[in-house]
Amino acid sequence: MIKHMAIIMDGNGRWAKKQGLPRTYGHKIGAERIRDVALEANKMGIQAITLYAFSTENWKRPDDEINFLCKLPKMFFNKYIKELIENNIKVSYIGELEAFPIETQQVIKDALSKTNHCSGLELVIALNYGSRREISLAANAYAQDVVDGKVEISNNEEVFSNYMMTSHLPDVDVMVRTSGEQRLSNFLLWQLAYAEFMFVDYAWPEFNEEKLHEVVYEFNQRNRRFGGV
Ligand code: V0D
Repeated sequence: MIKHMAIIMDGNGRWAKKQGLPRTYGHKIGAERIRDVALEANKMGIQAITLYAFSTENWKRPDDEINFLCKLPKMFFNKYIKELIENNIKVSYIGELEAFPIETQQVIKDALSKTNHCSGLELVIALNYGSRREISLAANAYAQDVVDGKVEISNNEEVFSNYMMTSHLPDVDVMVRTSGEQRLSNFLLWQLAYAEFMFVDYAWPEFNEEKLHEVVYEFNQRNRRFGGV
């Protein structure tokens, strides 16, 4: 059983370019795929999906692309928030929101509060997220709590993991990266310690319900082989 799936949604811009369309078109279709995958994963009883939407590196992209990306959360929620609530899907995020325009931050916080009561799938969006940054923030926060006398100093992994942005989530079971690159790109280094890795050739806009079932099937195959011996 998959409790937590993580996906690097790569290849949106390249997929659009290949069809003679602007990169931003790929991002727009990519956002629609998030909706499809969230609904299906929820039906399948998956507890959480963490999606890499925007890395700390993505700020290096051209201004007009950044501007478009910052509007995506609003487009996404205007279109889908009602359906997410109806399906009991909870939205959350990891990363540092402060770097986004105030309006973008507002839209995301609003979606969080509107779905806070939902107990189905948790749809975690990684926004301005970087894993090394997450780990150093956690180390800093732990050190501060020690200085303040709130916790005892220790090298206990369980205690440390409480300071990570995913402290409320189980370890990742399976990590999928679309579009052919076989790298982690600073995504969930701590949480992926025991995960199955799947690198697929198609781009994120080509991901759909069927592809999700393929990933789950492959995960179960690998687990069976592992469990059998
Ligand atoms: C672009 C493919 C949904 C990956 C998906 C700001 C890259 C589409 C959101 C979203 C992005 C964000 C917050 C939220 C709900 C949805 C999103 C970004 C990029 C970066 F609460 N799609 N999406 N955010 N892309």
